[in-house]
Amino acid sequence: MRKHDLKDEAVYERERAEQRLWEAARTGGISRGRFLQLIGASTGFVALSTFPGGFLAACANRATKEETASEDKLVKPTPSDYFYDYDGNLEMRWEAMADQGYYTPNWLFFVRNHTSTPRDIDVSSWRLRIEGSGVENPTEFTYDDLLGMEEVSVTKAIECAGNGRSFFDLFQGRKVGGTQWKLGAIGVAEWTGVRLRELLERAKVKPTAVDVMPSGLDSEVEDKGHVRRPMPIEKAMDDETLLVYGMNGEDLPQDHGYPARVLVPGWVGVANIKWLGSIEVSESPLYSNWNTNDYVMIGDDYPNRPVLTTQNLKGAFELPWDGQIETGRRQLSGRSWSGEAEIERVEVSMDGGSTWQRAELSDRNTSEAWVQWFVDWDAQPGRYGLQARATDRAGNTQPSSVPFNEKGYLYNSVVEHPTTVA
Ligand SMILES: Nc1nc2c(c(=O)[nH]1)N[C@H]1C(S)=C(S)[C@@H](COP(=O)(O)O)O[C@H]1N2
Ligand SMILES: [Mo]
Repeated sequence: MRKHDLKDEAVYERERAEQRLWEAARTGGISRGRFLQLIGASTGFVALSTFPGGFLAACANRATKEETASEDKLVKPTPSDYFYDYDGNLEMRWEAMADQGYYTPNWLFFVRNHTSTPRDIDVSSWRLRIEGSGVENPTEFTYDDLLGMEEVSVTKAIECAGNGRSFFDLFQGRKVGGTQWKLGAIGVAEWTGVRLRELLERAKVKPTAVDVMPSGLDSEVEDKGHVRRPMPIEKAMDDETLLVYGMNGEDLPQDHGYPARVLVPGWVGVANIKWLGSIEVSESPLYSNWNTNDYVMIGDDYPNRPVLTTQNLKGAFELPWDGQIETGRRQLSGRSWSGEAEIERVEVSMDGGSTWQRAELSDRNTSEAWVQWFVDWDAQPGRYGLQARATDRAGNTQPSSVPFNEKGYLYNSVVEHPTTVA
């Protein structure tokens, strides 16, 4: 994952692309410093050829506006054509995925920061410590140590547990606090790194170890400490639980956890700790704010306050929220996903649930990631609440309502996507 090698033709092409863009930006009156900031060049090399023209134009427009609070919390550009910005938590607009392939590009991937993106991590002095009562041989790894180990890549989603939270209010009339996401707090990437199991084995994990808790280097949250959350040893030792340093073929971007994060497939977003500093392995159960106070289900239907683990089944149309489309025959697209299994089928209704038609699923259908689907529609003028209902291969089907929980997690009901045809 080494960059800046001009002998590499792909790198050369990207350098040239950056120069062309810089010319365009300069003509548009943007300073060099601001330009580099917009393209996220502070981590080093950025594959500019992967940015669509519209995105860069949207960035340029934003550069002339007032600086917003989100710029203190994160590094990457947040043009409003592509994101909803909730005070530095960035939600992807679903219509932007319609032009994409299977993966969410790094520039479009949602960002959820409990704190803010650290900008001062120096990879040459960075260390990952594995420690605690559950290992015989506490061990420190350098970045180069990680790069020297067997490289593994997996295709998986990361989705915030609160994705869909705003719909508790909109569709069920009970507002909850927290980021008012619609459905864009999810993305799918190819993640590259090493198996967490391999690191634990090098630290001589004991057979008596029960919990593993990665901890972030972002600033401490008042009274709660560093963002951290335990998982059971079984999940930590799974083949696909990784420590990742690469995302879609690039170094992990700053906002997504540079230099390294954990990837815990299928689990709630918060399990995927960014800006990793240490991992505690313990012979007794571990607790933090993020598995006791937050990320537990609280409400009348949850007397035992279950701790969140896997993400559930959801889906979204690749359309603007409450947007307008032209009358006539067209194909609509969307994606559905589950933290448990591949998608078995998706049914779509344009008439408020009276009739349902099967959507056609794309070939690429990965468990703990998503599948894209298509449906033909002869759109006639009017106002619609478009519905898509998925069933996964674990036998789950999206319900028509969700039991309430106070923190607004796991809203997986079939959504009525408001759309006007004119
Ligand atoms: N260190 C650290 N890790 C973190 C967080 C954080 O604030 N700090 N946020 C978590 C939450 S709640 C989510 S949903 C995901 C979001 O990952 P992304 O920002 O790369 O999309 O990161 C998780 N890992
Ligand atoms: Mo999250």
